[in-house]
Amino acid sequence: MADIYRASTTAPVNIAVVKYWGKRDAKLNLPTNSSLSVTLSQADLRTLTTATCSSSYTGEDSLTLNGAPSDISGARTQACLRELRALRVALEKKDSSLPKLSSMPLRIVSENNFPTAAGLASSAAGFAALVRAIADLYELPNSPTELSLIARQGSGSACRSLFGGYVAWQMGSQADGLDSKAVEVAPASHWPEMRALVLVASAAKKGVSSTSGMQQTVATSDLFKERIAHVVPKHMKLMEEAIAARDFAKFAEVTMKDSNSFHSTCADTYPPIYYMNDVSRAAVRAVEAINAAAGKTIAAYTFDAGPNCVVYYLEQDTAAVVGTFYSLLPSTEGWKDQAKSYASGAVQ
Ligand code: 2P0
Repeated sequence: MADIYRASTTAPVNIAVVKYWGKRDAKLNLPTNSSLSVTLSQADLRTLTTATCSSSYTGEDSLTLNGAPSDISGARTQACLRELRALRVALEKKDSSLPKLSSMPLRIVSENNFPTAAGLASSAAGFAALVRAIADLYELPNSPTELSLIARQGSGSACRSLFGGYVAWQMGSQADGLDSKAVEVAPASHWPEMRALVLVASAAKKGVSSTSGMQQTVATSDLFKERIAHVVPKHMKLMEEAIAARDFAKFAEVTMKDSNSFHSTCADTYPPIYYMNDVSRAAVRAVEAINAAAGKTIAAYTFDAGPNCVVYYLEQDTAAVVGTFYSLLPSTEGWKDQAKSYASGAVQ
């Protein structure tokens, strides 16, 4: 009987506090600006991926996603598979005693432990887990930062899910993208009190995909030019300082301002893109009311390419933030049942 080689891994969801929005090279997924995210705990939210290969397998590489066959013929997935195989080929050339895994078809099985209805983007955790699982299967010696160069080509935000805790995606400047990579800013243990409350305004699939939305913004928004030239570099610096000093008020202000800046460039896109809705705006007002009642900033909202709200806060403020949020939100909006709190997390 032929051998079956196997590796399993998990990768976490990340939520950006300085947003990635815009590509300078769509083929290599090179961004117009750096970004920074907080990884959520894998106990709550993660993609689990198992990669196997065998000389007994026939046919093409395949992917089963949440129990259903998934198309992997797209250029992004193919780029990830091609680069990982090339690294394995190099190992096999160096050591001829290694099994020739690179010439065997891959079977990849992947599942999320969070419902699609959580309204969270799954591509980041998905591509990060895919790359890690195959790298483990191929016993590649590459570091998470090196693997982030590959995951980035699957989905930009995926490069940040190779690490736990606080993670920066450095935009880089090279045309080949070899310096556009993720690095750890701080491990989750540096600021373990961080919590994220996820408020689901709508679980529906978004109207404008991130990939096409950001290209429209790059092509048409004048405000976007200001964002990438001045706003994001300033936010990256302030955010790294806030994390290093565990200064929540500063972390919160930059998080909210960067979300506002990102959504303003969306509104400045022609034709305009609106991801936030009335329910999202009610959440902004609720966070403002919570901070006003506390007399200091204890909660920070942020919105991605959709109407759902993520509120960052510290564990000691759970009652004031989560409790008040429930009492402020109109019960008719349907938020209460879907609000859930997650810890920031580490990658094992
Ligand atoms: C982010 N977003 O930094 C930002 C904030 C959405 C808003 O990364 O085209 O799915 O696959 O590189 O990574 C969503 O963009 O886009 C995203 P692609 P991706 O998290």
